[in-house]
Amino acid sequence: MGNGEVRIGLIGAGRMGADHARRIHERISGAELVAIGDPDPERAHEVAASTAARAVDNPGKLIASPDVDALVIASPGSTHEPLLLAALERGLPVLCEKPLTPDAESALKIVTAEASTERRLIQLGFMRRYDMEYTQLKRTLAGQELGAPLVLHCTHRNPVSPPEFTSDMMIYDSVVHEFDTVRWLLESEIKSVSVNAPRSSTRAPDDLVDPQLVTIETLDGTVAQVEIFVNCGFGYQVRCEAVCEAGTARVGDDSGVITCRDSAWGGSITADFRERFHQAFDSEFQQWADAARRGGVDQTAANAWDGYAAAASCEAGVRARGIGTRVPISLAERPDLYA
Ligand code: ISE
Repeated sequence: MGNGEVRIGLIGAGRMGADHARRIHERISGAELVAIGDPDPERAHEVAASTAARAVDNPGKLIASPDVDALVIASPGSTHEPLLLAALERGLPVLCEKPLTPDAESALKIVTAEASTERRLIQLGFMRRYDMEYTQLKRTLAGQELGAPLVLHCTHRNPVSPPEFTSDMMIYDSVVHEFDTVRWLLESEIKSVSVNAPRSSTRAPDDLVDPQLVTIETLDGTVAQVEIFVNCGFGYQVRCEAVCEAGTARVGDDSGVITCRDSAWGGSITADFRERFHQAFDSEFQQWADAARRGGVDQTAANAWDGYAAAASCEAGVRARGIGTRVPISLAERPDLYA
């Protein structure tokens, strides 16, 4: 480690990678961004130029670099498997953006490979676990002051979907967050997933089933209902209301400044997930960098097992939408490393 700082290599210079590069460079203490790798050299150079890092065109070379102590992976999910295996091989602490890998089978391979090292080195970027409102909601539920949770009503809205977005991506790219949030909040595995859809919004592209309603049943008997709507038009909105035996608790109401004028009152809604979860991303990166300086990852973060469980739920969700019925989930045996 140079000057006691953890030296970070970042793979992926797209929208999320560029945001993380800026974050590490400007706001994370005890960490230095030393290298940025992307198959598109121009993009890597562009992002590197705004930091003190060098651009590398080969991710394998970046992982092998002796001056890289820890790795951030922000490239598409389809590229993660070999990168994670190479990082485990080198013993590098990793912060990997979701998904761990695109499917349950490859995700389980990562779990097995990490478990065989007997060390947790992979932290998965489910940033809601660091959001102040969500962590407060988790504490409220864990404190039992409202009694047992019975139902979760979750809303996940994006203003507009990117051009390449598909109805399946609404499950595995968007609802993947709720699969993790539900498991984390309730501390229970997911038992089954089913998907219903009302008529699609006329604002959605023709081939997109938007919105969709995803029903998640957990082993402890709670049911979560998720509305995923990726062309809502008005802003980025992520909410969760827990209905418990003795009351309810709700987060995500965008309770910033409320103005009153011209016979009306109101506030603003965040434009995208970088703005809405900006505090969560910063806390996530700071806690990961602190742990990486000690050679590990944040033990309270989502881990490879959580990534595998989320991948299994996404697979079930995509199938459930296709066949129109409830799809049960059965997970492999959990290695002791994740107990
Ligand atoms: C995106 O990849 C995210 O992770 C956002 O949080 C989510 O709201 C969006 O739907 C996804 O496409």
